[in-house]
Amino acid sequence: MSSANKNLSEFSTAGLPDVSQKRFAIIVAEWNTEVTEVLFEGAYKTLIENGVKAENIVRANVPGSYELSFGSQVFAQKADIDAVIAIGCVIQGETKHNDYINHAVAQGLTNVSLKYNKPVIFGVLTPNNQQQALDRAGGVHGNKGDEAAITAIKMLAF
Ligand code: DLZ
Repeated sequence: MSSANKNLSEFSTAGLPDVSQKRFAIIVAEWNTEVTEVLFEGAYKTLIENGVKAENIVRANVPGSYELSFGSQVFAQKADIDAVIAIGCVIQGETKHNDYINHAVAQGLTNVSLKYNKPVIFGVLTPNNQQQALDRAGGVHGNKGDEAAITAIKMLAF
């Protein structure tokens, strides 16, 4: 079994709820697009494969991961959106910039989720380098965008 398959097998997709009438927003950060576009495609494809209608998926871009919280809030507050998937990739640099962004986004997305009582999924990679990011965006560790979509679907069972 390949690493990618092993990874998927550890992430149960059994007993997912019916999401044929659910509406999703996917918010995508424009930094590191070679990674975030693959994560988006994985999330989108996984939603479709699990019964979500294409017309029930909306996408919006934000400049960077720091803006994911605000972008997610704009959609989470809409009555016709059931769940939000926030996608980004913050690669460690020479400064602590990534730490500040990662913590702010994690807290921000949590706040939005609790404020609007809707799933807001943390589809943000926080790798030490680009290779680690690529490994998780269709590489040896699978596509974390797929997992973000499955997580959103699972949370709609609550
Ligand atoms: C400034 C910055 C840096 C250094 N690195 C990243 C990154 O790796 N990934 C990412 O999504 N965004 C990065 N940004 C941009 C910030 O998220 C944000 O867009 C700016 O600080 C403006 O608020």
